[in-house]
Amino acid sequence: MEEDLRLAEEAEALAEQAEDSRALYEVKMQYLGRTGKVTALMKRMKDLAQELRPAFGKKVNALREKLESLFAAREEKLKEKELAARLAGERIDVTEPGRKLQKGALHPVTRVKNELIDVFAGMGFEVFEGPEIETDYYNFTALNTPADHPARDMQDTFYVADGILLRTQTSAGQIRLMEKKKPPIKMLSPGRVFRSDDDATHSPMFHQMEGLVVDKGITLCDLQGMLDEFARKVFAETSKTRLRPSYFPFTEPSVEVDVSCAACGGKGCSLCKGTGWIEVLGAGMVNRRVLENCGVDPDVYTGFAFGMGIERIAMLKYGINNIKLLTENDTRFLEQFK
Ligand code: 2NL
Repeated sequence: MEEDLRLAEEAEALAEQAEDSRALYEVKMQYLGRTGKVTALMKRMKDLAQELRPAFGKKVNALREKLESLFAAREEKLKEKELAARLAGERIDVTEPGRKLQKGALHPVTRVKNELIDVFAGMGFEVFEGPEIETDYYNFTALNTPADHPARDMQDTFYVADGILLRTQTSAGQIRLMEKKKPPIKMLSPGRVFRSDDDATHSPMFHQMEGLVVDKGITLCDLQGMLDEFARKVFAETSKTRLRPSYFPFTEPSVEVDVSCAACGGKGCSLCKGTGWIEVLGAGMVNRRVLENCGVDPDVYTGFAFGMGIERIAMLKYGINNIKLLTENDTRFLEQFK
Protein backbone atom coordinates (compact mmCIF):
# COMPACT_ATOMS: atom_id res chain seq x y z
CA MET A 1 0.00 0.00 0.00
CA GLU A 2 2.85 2.35 0.83
CA GLU A 3 4.54 1.32 -2.34
CA ASP A 4 1.33 2.29 -4.23
CA LEU A 5 1.33 5.71 -2.70
CA ARG A 6 4.98 6.27 -3.31
CA LEU A 7 4.69 5.25 -6.95
CA ALA A 8 1.63 7.45 -7.43
CA GLU A 9 3.28 10.50 -5.88
CA GLU A 10 6.48 9.95 -7.81
CA ALA A 11 4.57 9.60 -11.12
CA GLU A 12 2.49 12.68 -10.40
CA ALA A 13 5.58 14.77 -9.71
CA LEU A 14 7.27 13.57 -12.91
CA ALA A 15 4.12 14.19 -14.95
CA GLU A 16 3.94 17.76 -13.62
CA GLN A 17 7.57 18.29 -14.63
CA ALA A 18 7.02 17.06 -18.21
CA GLU A 19 7.33 20.14 -20.45
CA ASP A 20 5.51 18.75 -23.46
CA SER A 21 3.38 15.80 -24.52
CA ARG A 22 6.44 13.98 -25.87
CA ALA A 23 8.19 14.09 -22.44
CA LEU A 24 4.93 13.14 -20.75
CA TYR A 25 4.66 10.07 -22.97
CA GLU A 26 8.15 8.99 -21.82
CA VAL A 27 7.08 9.28 -18.16
CA LYS A 28 3.87 7.39 -18.82
CA MET A 29 5.83 4.53 -20.41
CA GLN A 30 8.12 4.41 -17.33
CA TYR A 31 5.07 3.46 -15.24
CA LEU A 32 2.42 1.98 -17.47
CA GLY A 33 4.49 0.70 -20.42
CA ARG A 34 5.23 -3.02 -21.00
CA THR A 35 8.43 -2.75 -18.96
CA GLY A 36 7.05 -0.01 -16.68
CA LYS A 37 7.04 0.03 -12.88
CA VAL A 38 3.29 -0.65 -12.46
CA THR A 39 3.45 -3.49 -14.97
CA ALA A 40 6.36 -4.91 -12.96
CA LEU A 41 4.24 -4.78 -9.78
CA MET A 42 1.54 -6.79 -11.51
CA LYS A 43 4.10 -9.40 -12.53
CA ARG A 44 5.10 -9.84 -8.90
CA MET A 45 1.61 -11.19 -8.18
CA LYS A 46 2.65 -14.76 -9.03
CA ASP A 47 5.15 -14.70 -6.13
CA LEU A 48 2.35 -14.06 -3.63
CA ALA A 49 0.34 -16.61 -1.72
CA GLN A 50 -2.90 -17.54 -3.47
CA GLU A 51 -5.15 -15.85 -0.89
CA LEU A 52 -3.28 -12.56 -1.05
CA ARG A 53 -3.50 -12.26 -4.82
CA PRO A 54 -7.06 -10.81 -5.31
CA ALA A 55 -6.51 -7.97 -2.87
CA PHE A 56 -3.10 -7.22 -4.37
CA GLY A 57 -4.50 -7.33 -7.93
CA LYS A 58 -7.27 -4.92 -6.98
CA LYS A 59 -4.78 -2.49 -5.48
CA VAL A 60 -2.49 -2.53 -8.47
CA ASN A 61 -5.45 -2.07 -10.83
CA ALA A 62 -6.68 0.86 -8.78
CA LEU A 63 -3.21 2.34 -8.94
CA ARG A 64 -3.09 1.85 -12.72
CA GLU A 65 -6.45 3.55 -13.14
CA LYS A 66 -5.41 6.43 -10.95
CA LEU A 67 -2.21 6.94 -12.91
CA GLU A 68 -4.03 6.64 -16.22
CA SER A 69 -6.44 9.43 -15.37
CA LEU A 70 -3.58 11.48 -13.96
CA PHE A 71 -1.61 11.20 -17.20
CA ALA A 72 -4.73 11.83 -19.29
CA ALA A 73 -5.47 15.04 -17.36
CA ARG A 74 -1.89 16.23 -17.68
CA GLU A 75 -1.80 15.33 -21.37
CA GLU A 76 -4.94 17.33 -22.05
CA LYS A 77 -3.40 20.36 -20.36
CA LEU A 78 -0.14 20.07 -22.31
CA LYS A 79 -1.99 19.58 -25.64
CA GLU A 80 -4.01 22.70 -24.94
CA LYS A 81 -0.81 24.65 -24.21
CA GLU A 82 0.86 23.34 -27.35
CA LEU A 83 -2.13 24.19 -29.54
CA ALA A 84 -2.22 27.73 -28.12
CA ALA A 85 1.52 28.13 -28.84
CA ARG A 86 1.08 26.84 -32.44
CA LEU A 87 -1.85 29.14 -33.11
CA ALA A 88 0.12 32.10 -31.77
CA GLY A 89 3.09 31.17 -34.01
CA GLU A 90 0.97 30.82 -37.13
CA ARG A 91 -1.05 33.92 -36.49
CA ILE A 92 -1.60 36.06 -39.63
CA ASP A 93 -2.25 39.75 -39.34
CA VAL A 94 -4.85 40.27 -42.05
CA THR A 95 -4.77 44.01 -41.49
CA GLU A 96 -1.04 44.29 -42.41
CA PRO A 97 -0.65 46.25 -45.69
CA GLY A 98 0.53 44.12 -48.66
CA ARG A 99 4.06 44.30 -50.06
CA LYS A 100 4.13 46.43 -53.22
CA LEU A 101 5.06 44.49 -56.37
CA GLN A 102 7.82 46.07 -58.46
CA LYS A 103 6.38 46.09 -61.95
CA GLY A 104 8.65 46.40 -64.97
CA ALA A 105 7.94 48.28 -68.18
CA LEU A 106 9.28 48.41 -71.72
CA HIS A 107 12.37 50.57 -72.26
CA PRO A 108 11.54 53.83 -74.10
CA VAL A 109 13.72 52.74 -77.06
CA THR A 110 11.76 49.48 -77.32
CA ARG A 111 8.48 51.39 -77.06
CA VAL A 112 9.42 53.80 -79.84
CA LYS A 113 10.79 50.95 -81.97
CA ASN A 114 7.50 49.04 -81.61
CA GLU A 115 5.51 52.17 -82.36
CA LEU A 116 7.54 52.85 -85.52
CA ILE A 117 7.12 49.24 -86.66
CA ASP A 118 3.34 49.60 -86.15
CA VAL A 119 3.20 52.82 -88.17
CA PHE A 120 5.23 51.44 -91.10
CA ALA A 121 3.58 48.00 -91.00
CA GLY A 122 0.33 49.95 -91.45
CA MET A 123 1.79 51.26 -94.73
CA GLY A 124 2.71 47.76 -95.90
CA PHE A 125 6.37 47.51 -94.81
CA GLU A 126 7.81 44.11 -93.87
CA VAL A 127 10.37 43.86 -91.04
CA PHE A 128 13.75 42.38 -91.94
CA GLU A 129 16.67 42.10 -89.49
CA GLY A 130 20.21 41.45 -90.72
CA PRO A 131 23.40 40.54 -88.76
CA GLU A 132 25.16 43.04 -86.44
CA ILE A 133 28.60 41.86 -87.55
CA GLU A 134 29.01 42.58 -91.25
CA THR A 135 31.53 42.53 -94.03
CA ASP A 136 33.07 45.67 -95.45
CA TYR A 137 31.31 44.83 -98.72
CA TYR A 138 27.71 44.89 -97.40
CA ASN A 139 28.25 47.82 -95.03
CA PHE A 140 30.16 50.09 -97.44
CA THR A 141 31.11 48.87 -100.93
CA ALA A 142 27.63 47.75 -102.04
CA LEU A 143 26.26 51.04 -100.64
CA ASN A 144 28.51 53.02 -102.98
CA THR A 145 30.79 54.20 -100.19
CA PRO A 146 34.18 54.49 -101.93
CA ALA A 147 37.37 53.30 -100.23
CA ASP A 148 38.48 56.85 -99.49
CA HIS A 149 35.14 57.97 -97.94
CA PRO A 150 35.61 59.45 -94.43
CA ALA A 151 32.96 57.10 -92.94
CA ARG A 152 35.38 54.26 -93.62
CA ASP A 153 38.05 55.63 -91.27
CA MET A 154 38.95 53.52 -88.28
CA GLN A 155 37.73 56.31 -85.97
CA ASP A 156 34.16 56.04 -87.28
CA THR A 157 33.86 52.30 -87.62
CA PHE A 158 34.61 49.47 -85.19
CA TYR A 159 36.56 46.78 -87.04
CA VAL A 160 36.44 43.23 -85.69
CA ALA A 161 39.00 41.84 -88.15
CA ASP A 162 40.32 42.72 -91.58
CA GLY A 163 37.23 43.42 -93.70
CA ILE A 164 34.85 42.48 -90.83
CA LEU A 165 33.10 45.21 -88.81
CA LEU A 166 30.20 46.13 -86.52
CA ARG A 167 27.61 47.49 -88.98
CA THR A 168 27.33 51.28 -89.01
CA GLN A 169 23.88 51.15 -90.63
CA THR A 170 21.14 48.54 -90.96
CA SER A 171 21.14 49.01 -94.76
CA ALA A 172 23.91 46.37 -94.85
CA GLY A 173 21.16 43.81 -94.25
CA GLN A 174 18.82 45.48 -96.74
CA ILE A 175 21.45 44.95 -99.45
CA ARG A 176 21.50 41.23 -98.61
CA LEU A 177 17.73 41.04 -99.11
CA MET A 178 17.78 43.13 -102.31
CA GLU A 179 20.37 40.72 -103.81
CA LYS A 180 17.95 37.83 -103.32
CA LYS A 181 14.47 39.31 -103.81
CA LYS A 182 13.15 40.87 -107.00
CA PRO A 183 11.16 44.13 -106.65
CA PRO A 184 8.62 45.16 -105.52
CA ILE A 185 10.41 45.57 -102.19
CA LYS A 186 9.02 47.42 -99.17
CA MET A 187 11.04 46.68 -96.08
CA LEU A 188 11.81 48.08 -92.67
CA SER A 189 15.07 47.27 -90.86
CA PRO A 190 15.29 48.06 -87.16
CA GLY A 191 18.41 47.18 -85.19
CA ARG A 192 21.56 48.10 -83.31
CA VAL A 193 24.30 49.97 -85.18
CA PHE A 194 27.78 51.03 -84.07
CA ARG A 195 29.76 54.18 -84.77
CA SER A 196 32.77 55.64 -82.99
CA ASP A 197 30.84 58.72 -81.83
CA ASP A 198 30.26 59.89 -78.26
CA ASP A 199 28.57 63.04 -76.90
CA ALA A 200 25.18 64.19 -75.49
CA THR A 201 23.34 63.28 -78.70
CA HIS A 202 25.61 60.49 -80.05
CA SER A 203 26.35 57.10 -78.57
CA PRO A 204 28.78 54.43 -79.92
CA MET A 205 25.82 52.04 -80.09
CA PHE A 206 22.36 53.20 -81.06
CA HIS A 207 19.26 51.81 -82.74
CA GLN A 208 18.47 52.64 -86.30
CA MET A 209 15.33 52.14 -88.33
CA GLU A 210 15.83 52.11 -92.07
CA GLY A 211 13.18 51.77 -94.73
CA LEU A 212 13.55 50.82 -98.38
CA VAL A 213 10.99 50.84 -101.19
CA VAL A 214 11.93 49.65 -104.70
CA ASP A 215 9.47 49.29 -107.59
CA LYS A 216 8.65 50.65 -111.03
CA GLY A 217 7.90 54.38 -110.99
CA ILE A 218 8.82 55.22 -107.39
CA THR A 219 9.52 58.96 -106.99
CA LEU A 220 10.60 61.47 -104.35
CA CYS A 221 6.89 62.41 -104.00
CA ASP A 222 6.18 58.88 -102.77
CA LEU A 223 8.92 59.38 -100.17
CA GLN A 224 7.47 62.66 -98.91
CA GLY A 225 3.90 61.32 -98.84
CA MET A 226 5.04 58.42 -96.71
CA LEU A 227 7.08 60.73 -94.46
CA ASP A 228 4.04 62.98 -93.89
CA GLU A 229 2.04 59.97 -92.75
CA PHE A 230 4.93 58.93 -90.46
CA ALA A 231 5.16 62.45 -88.91
CA ARG A 232 1.40 62.68 -88.31
CA LYS A 233 1.28 59.26 -86.64
CA VAL A 234 4.47 59.56 -84.55
CA PHE A 235 4.52 63.27 -83.63
CA ALA A 236 1.25 65.20 -84.03
CA GLU A 237 -1.84 65.05 -86.26
CA THR A 238 -0.89 68.51 -87.59
CA SER A 239 2.81 67.71 -88.28
CA LYS A 240 4.29 68.64 -91.66
CA THR A 241 7.59 67.66 -93.27
CA ARG A 242 10.21 69.61 -95.18
CA LEU A 243 13.02 68.22 -97.35
CA ARG A 244 16.42 69.91 -97.53
CA PRO A 245 19.16 68.84 -99.93
CA SER A 246 21.90 66.73 -98.37
CA TYR A 247 24.45 64.10 -99.30
CA PHE A 248 24.72 60.34 -98.73
CA PRO A 249 26.81 58.13 -101.01
CA PHE A 250 23.93 55.59 -101.26
CA THR A 251 21.17 58.00 -102.31
CA GLU A 252 20.87 60.53 -105.15
CA PRO A 253 19.34 62.98 -104.63
CA SER A 254 19.75 62.87 -100.84
CA VAL A 255 17.65 64.83 -98.37
CA GLU A 256 17.57 65.79 -94.71
CA VAL A 257 13.98 65.55 -93.41
CA ASP A 258 12.64 68.13 -90.96
CA VAL A 259 9.33 67.77 -89.09
CA SER A 260 7.42 70.87 -87.94
CA CYS A 261 8.06 71.46 -84.24
CA ALA A 262 5.28 69.78 -82.22
CA ALA A 263 6.11 71.87 -79.13
CA CYS A 264 5.29 75.26 -80.71
CA GLY A 265 3.32 74.16 -83.75
CA GLY A 266 5.97 75.64 -86.07
CA LYS A 267 5.96 79.17 -84.62
CA GLY A 268 9.47 78.84 -83.23
CA CYS A 269 10.57 78.02 -79.67
CA SER A 270 13.65 77.01 -77.67
CA LEU A 271 13.27 73.34 -78.69
CA CYS A 272 13.47 74.13 -82.44
CA LYS A 273 15.83 77.08 -81.81
CA GLY A 274 13.31 79.50 -83.25
CA THR A 275 13.17 77.80 -86.68
CA GLY A 276 9.84 75.96 -86.28
CA TRP A 277 11.49 72.80 -87.70
CA ILE A 278 13.32 69.84 -86.20
CA GLU A 279 15.72 67.61 -88.15
CA VAL A 280 14.47 64.05 -87.76
CA LEU A 281 15.98 61.76 -90.40
CA GLY A 282 17.96 61.29 -93.59
CA ALA A 283 16.59 59.90 -96.85
CA GLY A 284 16.80 59.96 -100.63
CA MET A 285 16.30 58.13 -103.90
CA VAL A 286 18.39 54.95 -103.96
CA ASN A 287 21.58 55.63 -105.92
CA ARG A 288 21.43 53.74 -109.23
CA ARG A 289 24.88 52.26 -108.50
CA VAL A 290 23.45 50.65 -105.33
CA LEU A 291 20.61 49.10 -107.37
CA GLU A 292 23.14 47.84 -109.94
CA ASN A 293 25.28 46.31 -107.18
CA CYS A 294 22.24 44.27 -106.12
CA GLY A 295 21.37 43.11 -109.64
CA VAL A 296 18.35 45.46 -109.94
CA ASP A 297 18.09 47.31 -113.31
CA PRO A 298 18.01 51.08 -112.49
CA ASP A 299 16.46 51.81 -115.89
CA VAL A 300 13.42 49.71 -114.93
CA TYR A 301 13.22 50.23 -111.17
CA THR A 302 13.66 53.18 -108.85
CA GLY A 303 13.42 53.37 -105.09
CA PHE A 304 13.59 55.55 -102.03
CA ALA A 305 15.24 54.86 -98.69
CA PHE A 306 15.36 56.53 -95.30
CA GLY A 307 17.17 56.06 -92.02
CA MET A 308 16.48 57.38 -88.54
CA GLY A 309 17.97 56.99 -85.07
CA ILE A 310 15.38 55.46 -82.73
CA GLU A 311 17.04 57.16 -79.73
CA ARG A 312 16.71 60.51 -81.52
CA ILE A 313 12.97 59.94 -82.09
CA ALA A 314 12.56 58.90 -78.43
CA MET A 315 14.47 62.01 -77.25
CA LEU A 316 12.28 64.30 -79.37
CA LYS A 317 9.02 62.61 -78.36
CA TYR A 318 9.76 62.55 -74.63
CA GLY A 319 11.94 65.66 -74.28
CA ILE A 320 15.09 63.75 -73.25
CA ASN A 321 18.18 65.97 -73.50
CA ASN A 322 20.98 63.40 -73.12
CA ILE A 323 21.21 60.12 -75.05
CA LYS A 324 23.15 58.54 -72.14
CA LEU A 325 19.95 58.49 -70.06
CA LEU A 326 18.78 55.78 -72.46
CA THR A 327 21.68 53.44 -71.64
CA GLU A 328 22.31 54.18 -67.94
CA ASN A 329 19.08 52.36 -66.99
CA ASP A 330 18.58 54.45 -63.85
CA THR A 331 15.19 53.23 -62.57
CA ARG A 332 14.21 56.79 -61.54
CA PHE A 333 14.41 57.69 -65.25
CA LEU A 334 12.85 54.48 -66.60
CA GLU A 335 9.93 54.59 -64.13
CA GLN A 336 8.63 57.67 -65.92
CA PHE A 337 7.76 55.52 -68.95
CA LYS A 338 5.29 53.16 -67.23
C1 2NL B 1 20.80 57.98 -91.09
C2 2NL B 1 20.36 58.30 -92.49
C3 2NL B 1 19.86 56.92 -94.41
C4 2NL B 1 19.47 55.30 -96.12
C5 2NL B 1 19.72 55.61 -94.81
C6 2NL B 1 19.56 53.37 -97.65
C7 2NL B 1 19.47 51.98 -97.70
C8 2NL B 1 19.67 51.37 -98.92
C9 2NL B 1 19.92 52.08 -100.03
C10 2NL B 1 19.99 53.44 -99.91
CL1 2NL B 1 19.59 49.66 -98.99
N1 2NL B 1 19.83 54.06 -98.75
N2 2NL B 1 19.38 53.95 -96.44
C11 2NL B 1 19.32 56.34 -97.04
C12 2NL B 1 19.46 57.65 -96.62
C13 2NL B 1 19.74 57.94 -95.30
O1 2NL B 1 20.11 57.07 -93.07
O2 2NL B 1 21.77 57.29 -90.90
N3 2NL B 1 20.09 58.40 -90.09
C14 2NL B 1 20.42 58.07 -88.74
